[in-house]
Amino acid sequence: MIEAWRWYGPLDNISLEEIAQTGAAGIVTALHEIPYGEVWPLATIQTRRDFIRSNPELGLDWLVVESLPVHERIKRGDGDLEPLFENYRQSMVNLAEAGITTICYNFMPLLDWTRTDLAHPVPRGGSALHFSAVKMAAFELFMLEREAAANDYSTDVIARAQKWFEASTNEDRQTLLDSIMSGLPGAYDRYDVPQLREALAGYAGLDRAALRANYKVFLEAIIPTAEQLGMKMAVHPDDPPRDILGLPRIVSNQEDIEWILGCVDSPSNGLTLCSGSLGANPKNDVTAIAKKFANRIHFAHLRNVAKQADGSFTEAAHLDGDTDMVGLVKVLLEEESTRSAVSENAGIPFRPDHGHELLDDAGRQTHPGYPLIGRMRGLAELRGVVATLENLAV
Ligand code: DNO
Repeated sequence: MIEAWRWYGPLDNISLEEIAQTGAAGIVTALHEIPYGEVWPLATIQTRRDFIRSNPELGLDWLVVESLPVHERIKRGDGDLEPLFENYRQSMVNLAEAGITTICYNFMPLLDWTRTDLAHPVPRGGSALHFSAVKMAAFELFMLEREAAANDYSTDVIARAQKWFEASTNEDRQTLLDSIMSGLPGAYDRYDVPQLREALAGYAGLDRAALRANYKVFLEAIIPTAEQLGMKMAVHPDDPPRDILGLPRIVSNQEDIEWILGCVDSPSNGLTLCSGSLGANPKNDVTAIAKKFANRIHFAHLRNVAKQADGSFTEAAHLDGDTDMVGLVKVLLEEESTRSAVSENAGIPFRPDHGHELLDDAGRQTHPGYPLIGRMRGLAELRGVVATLENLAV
C-alpha cells in the first residue's frame, strides 16, 4: 500500500513540508486552476510535478491525478463532443509523458460530493462532514421547490424537513446552500438557488439509461488511449451513492461497477475504491465489492461512515463507523500480493480520505474534509492496520 496525500496545489494551506511530516510517501493532486474541458499543457504538468519533487529530502512525487474532470457536456451528451474527447486524450498523453499514469475521475452529473453540514460536532471535540437526509429534503422541497423530491424521502423525513425549514433563519438556509454547493465540480462555480434551478434544467430528461449511454461513449473514446499509454483510469464512486436533486447516479453500487468495468473490458478501465462513498449506502458491502473488483482497483480512498436509519450519515474516524476497515485493507493487501507475482509495481496507492477537524485544524482554512491533523490521525491509524496485517501475513 502506497501512502498518498491529497494536496490542492501551491494555494493549499498545507505545505509539502508539512505533508512530509505526516509520513505520506506521495502526492495526489490536479491542475485545479485549469477550466474543465481544456487541455492540461505538458509544461504546466511538468512544472507542478517538479515543484512537488523540488526538495529531495521530502522524497515526494506526484503519484495520482485527482481529478482529470469530465466536462458536464460529456455527461449530458450535449453537442459535438469530439473536441472535448480530443482535449481529454491530449491531457492524458501529456500526463503520461510526465510519468503520471493513474487518473481518478468521476461521472457524477453537476454535483460532486454532497454534504449538508461541513462542521458537524463530534462527541469528544472536533467536527466532521455530515449528510442530513432531513436538511437535504428541506433544501430540495422548500428552498429549491423541486416537487418530485417528495418521492425521494419518507413521510417522516419530509415532516422533519418542514419543521427544520420553518424554524430556520436566513443564515441557516444560506449555510445549508453553501454546504451543498461546496461539492460543485467547477473549481470556482457556486450557485444560488435560481442558478441551481437553471443548471438542473440543463439535465432535464437525462435518466439513468441516457447517462449510462453517455458514459459508454466517453469510455469508448478514452480507454483505447489509456491502454496505449499504459494508463490506469479509476472512476470514483458517487458520493452519496444515490440519485440527488433528481439527477441520476450510475456509479453507486456493485451492479453499476460491474456494468462500467464490463462496458469497455480493459485493465485500463478501473476503479477508485472509495470506502466512504460506497459505504454510505446500507445495501453496499464495501469489503465484498473490493474483493469482487480487486484486480481493477487502481487507487483507494479509505474513510468510514456511521449511517443513520433515515439515510443520514456522519463521517466517522477512520477505524470507527460501519465499514470493516481492517477487513477492507486485508483485501487490498491480498490483491497486492497477487499482483506482486507478476509486477514490480504492485503497490496500490491509497489516501486517508477526509478527516475530522481536530485540535488546531479549525483555524487553518483548509478544504472541507481535508484538514491536516485529522487526516494525519487517519493516516496513522491506517498505517497501523497495514503494518499489523503485513506482519501477521508473514
Ligand atoms: C471528495 C472527493 C471527490 C473526488 C472526486 C473524484 O472529497 O473524494 O471530490 O475527488 O469525486 O473525481
